[in-house]
Parts: sequence; C-alpha cells; structure tokens
Amino acid sequence: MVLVMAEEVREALGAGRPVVALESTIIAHGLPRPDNLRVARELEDVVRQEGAVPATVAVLDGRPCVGLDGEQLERVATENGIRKLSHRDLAPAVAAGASGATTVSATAQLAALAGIRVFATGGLGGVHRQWTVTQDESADLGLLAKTRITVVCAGVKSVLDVPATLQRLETLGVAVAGYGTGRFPGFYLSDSGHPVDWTLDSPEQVAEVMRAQDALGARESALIVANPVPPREQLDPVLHARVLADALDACDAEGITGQAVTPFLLGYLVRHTDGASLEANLAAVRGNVRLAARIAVAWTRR
Ligand code: PSU
Ligand code: MN
Repeated sequence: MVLVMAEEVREALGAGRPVVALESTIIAHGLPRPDNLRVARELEDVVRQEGAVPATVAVLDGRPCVGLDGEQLERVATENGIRKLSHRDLAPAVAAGASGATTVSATAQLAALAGIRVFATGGLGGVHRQWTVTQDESADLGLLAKTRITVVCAGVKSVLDVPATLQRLETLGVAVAGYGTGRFPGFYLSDSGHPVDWTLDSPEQVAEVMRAQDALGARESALIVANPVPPREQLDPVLHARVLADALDACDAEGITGQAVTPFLLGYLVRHTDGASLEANLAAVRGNVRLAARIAVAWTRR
C-alpha cells in the first residue's frame, strides 16, 4: 500500500496503544495563518497529554501520510498552493504527486485504512443552506456512512443547514450521539437548537457503543460523537446570527462555489467577529481532540 505511516503511529497501532487521527484541512484552510501552525502543534500535544499518539493526516508530494513530523506539519500549515483534498481527490493527488490537506472524508478514509478508529475535528461538513439550488452537500456525510470510525466533532459547521444535515445522517444510517447532552451542538454554539436521540456521558460509554457496532457486524458506518463547546466559550449567539447572515450574502454576491464555500464562510466569520469565532472554533477543536484521546484510551483498554 502507498500509505506512509509515522514510525510512532505504526508502533502504537501494532502494540494496541491509543492513536487519534487529526485532519489537516482545518489547519491549512480552516484557520488563519500564522496561528494555524501553533494550533496544529498544540492539538498534537493535547493528544499526548491524554496518553495517546497523534496522527495528523495529509498528502505530501503524492504520498498519503498518517502521522506527520514537525517539518511536514509546518508544510501543511505554511506551504502556498496546498490543496484541499476530499476522499475523491486522493487518487488524483497520489498519481500527480500533489500535496494537500485532507478533509474529514479523506482523513477518515486514510485513518481507517491505517487501522485507526478514533478521529477528531472541529465541525463536520454537511448539507449547505440553498441545497435545493446548489446541491452542495459535503462528501463527509457519504464517506462516514461507509467507514467504521468514531469521529468527535462539535456538531456540523453552523454555516450549514443543520436540520437537513441531521436528516441526511439519519437517512444514511450514521449514528449520532451527544456527549453529555441531549442537544446537537452548533459548532461555534453549544446548542444548535436540535435534539439528538442518544446521549453518552463518558469515554467508556462511547467505547461500549463502538464494541457494539463491531459485535453487530452490520454495514460499516461511523459513530459521530457530538461534543459541545462549553457555554462560556461559545460565540455570542446574537453576533453569530447577524454575521452569518452577512457571510451567506457575501458568499452569494461574490459567486463563491464548490470547495471554496466553507473556507470563505469560516474566514468571513473570523474577520467580522473580531476573532471571536476563531476563539470559539479553537475551544471546540481543543475539547474534541481531548475527548477523542480519552475515547481512544478507553477503546484500547479491553
Ligand atoms: N472543522 C473546522 N474547520 C474546517 C473543517 C472542519 O473547524 O475547516 C473542514 C473539514 O476538513 C471538513 C471540511 O471536512 O471543512 C468540509 O468542507 P466542505 O464543506 O467543502 O466539504
Ligand atoms: Mn461543498
């Protein structure tokens, strides 16, 4: 296989020790420079503090890498022209010798191939508002419907049509659980305003669901653990509603489409909230990475 695994990751997996996959699109395209490199390192440190091994995923010079060294992480954060790769882009990128950051869908696919079961991100992609016109739905959803991985997120990005995304996950048969809450989190906000059917309250409970998924032997699908940003670290909901409406208008007015939509909207929110959306985004990601590491520890403790 063409997969390039970091030595540390390979050893940990071989020995049955906990590993957490981290995506790189948030680093390359979701967070502003130069903070993004510091954040990328910090997230890896959080995983280590919890006793697990971080495996940041990216494609570098056509090589799909699971686990990056310091220099590789720096390339993802700083290299100009680093692409955004969803799972459909992996083969073309490998064949072309291209470099790119991996979205949730590409990261989940490569992590599962490497034998990693737990993965952390900020917010999942999903069904966009205006879907009836644009048909814009992130490839994240379809990939999670056929990949056995546990993804810890703060819900789906609030720029999306959240109820439509929850409905699509139901249709696709992807399990969704709130972590310590019966409400689906709203990425920058602790509560999206929508309920979830299942609540899990500890890493051990999450690991029990993962074991039950395997015991059932049913179709390979993911488990989404939706972990809310703490209320005191969320973005002010009134500010969020106002700036988001402007961001969606600006996206329309500027004719932004396809892969560029999500980075555009996230960037707009950062600029027009004086960085407050960035703080909330970071708080969410940090919390998710920490929880993912604890789940990986519980998962390997059998
Ligand atoms: N979470 C964040 N910031 C991000 C993303 C997630 O906090 O930038 C990325 C993920 O990589 C996700 C992608 O897969 O946004 C979705 O992009 P799209 O809507 O184009 O599928
Ligand atoms: Mn899209």
